[in-house]
Amino acid sequence: MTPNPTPGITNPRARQRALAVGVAAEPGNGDGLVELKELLRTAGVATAGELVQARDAPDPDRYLGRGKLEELRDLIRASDANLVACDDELAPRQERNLEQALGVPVIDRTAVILDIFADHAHSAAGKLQVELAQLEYNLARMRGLWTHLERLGAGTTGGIGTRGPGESQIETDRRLARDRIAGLRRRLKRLERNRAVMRARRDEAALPSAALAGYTNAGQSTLLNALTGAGVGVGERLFETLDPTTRAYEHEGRRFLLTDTVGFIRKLPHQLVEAFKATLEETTLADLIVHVVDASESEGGRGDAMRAVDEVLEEIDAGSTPRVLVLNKIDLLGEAERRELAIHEPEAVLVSARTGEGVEELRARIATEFEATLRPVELLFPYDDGGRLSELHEVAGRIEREERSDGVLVRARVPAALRHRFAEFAINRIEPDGGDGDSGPDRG
Ligand SMILES: Nc1nc2c(ncn2[C@@H]2O[C@H](COP(=O)(O)OP(=O)(O)OP(=O)(O)O)[C@@H](O)[C@H]2O)c(=O)[nH]1
Ligand SMILES: [Mg+2]
Repeated sequence: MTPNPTPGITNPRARQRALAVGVAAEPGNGDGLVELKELLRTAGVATAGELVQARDAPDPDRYLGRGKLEELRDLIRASDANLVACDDELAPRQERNLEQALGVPVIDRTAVILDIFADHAHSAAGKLQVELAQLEYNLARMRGLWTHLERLGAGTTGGIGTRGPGESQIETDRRLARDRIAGLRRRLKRLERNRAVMRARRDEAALPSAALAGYTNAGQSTLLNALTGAGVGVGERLFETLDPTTRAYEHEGRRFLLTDTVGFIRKLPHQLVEAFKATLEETTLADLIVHVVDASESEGGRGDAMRAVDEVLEEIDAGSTPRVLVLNKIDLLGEAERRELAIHEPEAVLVSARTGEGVEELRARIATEFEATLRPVELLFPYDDGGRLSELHEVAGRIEREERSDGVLVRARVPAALRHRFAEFAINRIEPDGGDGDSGPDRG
């Protein structure tokens, strides 16, 4: 068992001092280990030093080359580190060999991210999803279940890098883990069904729906708050948001739904993408994706972040959903930088979720993107059908109306998928979806 945490230290992991280690083809290019250090900080681990080896790919057996390993051993001693954190996901063999050579626990990027997710998960679904990802990760490296069970218990975790019980225990643990994984999957399925029911109800309302997507910390939650007046948690830390939140807002008489969900990151552990599929479904099913980018980042960092988001969107099959690119945090930029950005990304909307600058333009832009998918209809509502007319109002926003002796003649634009709902009021016959609504004179 791990020793009890030192009295007075509420987060036992704060005692962990990590050496951040990475492999890069061209070290000195790009941001190096900035992100890993930020992840460690979010996980409550101090960074005692760092080391980057220049090589095209990590060594398949030891992650680093032999010479670099020597150097690392000296550095551990000199900096008094008690943990090594690697910037890539390690193969179990790499991890074992490194630990043997260095004499301190070695963790990888995936373990750090899983730890943060475990800390930040609040909802029932979020917790189940993280636990599933953790179990699969641990199972793959024959690690004991024990670390994770302890986390569920008294809350005194040994911290990341804590090893499980001896090899003899491992087989039992693997069986337990598999049973538990099956149980978690079942419970997640049930939650998914509930969510599907809720979504069906929402689809009934047929409001246009947009989903925010972006690199973690780009400001998605702040933007959701700015657009909708919601009070969603915002934080300096990475992965502040894990659970999807959907809010409605109104623009020129039409209501829109906007969803904020988990942020993405470079090399997002595939176990997490897998486990969070249900959560990410909100993004997959949206009519429009609002891709939020931190404009205050360097051009290189921005490019990396955008590519990482594109990759995850591809992976969850949202690659072909229409997108709006939003460059956020422009309050941190000068006039010249803004102009340059606007030239560089002519399609993007520049906003500051913090000051509200550009937020109204973004609302208008989102509305315009939806407009493009609308179809014109001409309908006649008898005077005693006011209920249906207001229903049309909800889905169509602005409508043109003309009072006639036989009812209200209305011209409006509605989502293609909804035209059938008002078919009975159509003056011109409404074609099934696919046709463009114009019926010939010889029909009807
Ligand atoms: N200066 C400035 N800071 C911003 C702006 N928008 C967000 N921030 C800050 O950026 C940090 C991250 O914001 P969040 O809204 O939590 O970012 P997120 O994308 O939801 O991040 P996660 O949920 O953690 O993945 C917070 O400290 C915000 O206050 C902005 O327009 N300008
Ligand atoms: Mg957030």
